[in-house]
Amino acid sequence: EAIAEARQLRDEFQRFLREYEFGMREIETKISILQDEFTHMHAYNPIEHVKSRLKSPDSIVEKVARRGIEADFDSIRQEITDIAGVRVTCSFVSDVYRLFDLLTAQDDVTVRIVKDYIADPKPNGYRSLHAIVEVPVFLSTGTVMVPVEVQFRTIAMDFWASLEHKIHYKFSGQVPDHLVQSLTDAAEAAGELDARMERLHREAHDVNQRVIEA
Ligand code: 0O2
Repeated sequence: EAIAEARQLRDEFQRFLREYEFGMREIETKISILQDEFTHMHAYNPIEHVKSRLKSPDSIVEKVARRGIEADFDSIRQEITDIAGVRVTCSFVSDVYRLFDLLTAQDDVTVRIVKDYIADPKPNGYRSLHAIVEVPVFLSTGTVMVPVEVQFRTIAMDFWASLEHKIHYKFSGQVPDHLVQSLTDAAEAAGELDARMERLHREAHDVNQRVIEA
C-alpha cells in the first residue's frame, strides 16, 4: 500500500517536471529560430550561447522549505517560477534588449514578471535581465501553461555571475567583506566594458554603413 502510494507520487512528480522540460524546449526553439533568422536577415548573430537547466528535485524541495511553501503541486506551481530556466548570453547590451523584445512580443508568450537588473543592478553588482514568461505546451491530455525563467545577459555579465556564483559556494554564502567589495568593483568594471564594447560596435557599424553608401 505505502509502496504503491510512493510510486504514484514519484510518477506524479516526474510528470510535473516533464511539463517544465517541455516548456523549456519551447523557449529554446523560439530562441534558436530567432537566432537563425536574425543571422540570415542581418548577417549578424546576436547570441553567444544559450544554456538551459531544469531545477533539481533537491533544490525544489530546498526552496519549498526555505520559503515555507505548501508542499503540494499546485502551490509549487504557483510559487516556484524558476523550475525551468533558459539563459541567453549575448555580445552586447543592445542585443539583450532586442532578444527580450523579440521573444516577449510573440503571441503565445505571456510575460508574468520582468526584473531588469541591468537598469537596476543588485547591491552586489549582479546584472541581467530576467523575465518569467508562460508558454502553452500541447499535451495528449490537454494544454498546460508553463512558466519559464529566461535570463538575458552579456558575456561580461555572464563571466561575472559565474565567478560570483563559484565564490559564493566556496564560502557557503559567508564571503569575506573584501572579496564582496572586489566583486562589486569587478561588476562595475564589467558594466563599463559593456558600454565601451557597445560604442565600438556602433562605430564599426557606422563606418561600414558609410562605406556601403559611398
Ligand atoms: P540557479 O543555480 O541559477 O538556479 P530566488 O529565485 O528566490 O533566489 P528571486 O528574486 O525570485 O530569487 O529571483 P531573481 O532575483 O530573479 O534571481 C534568481 C536567479 O538569478 C538565480 O537563480 C541566479 O541564476 C540569478 N542570480 C540572481 N542574483 C544573483 C547573484 O547575485 N549572483 C549570481 N551569480 N546569480 C544571481 P538561483 O536559483 O539562485 O540559482
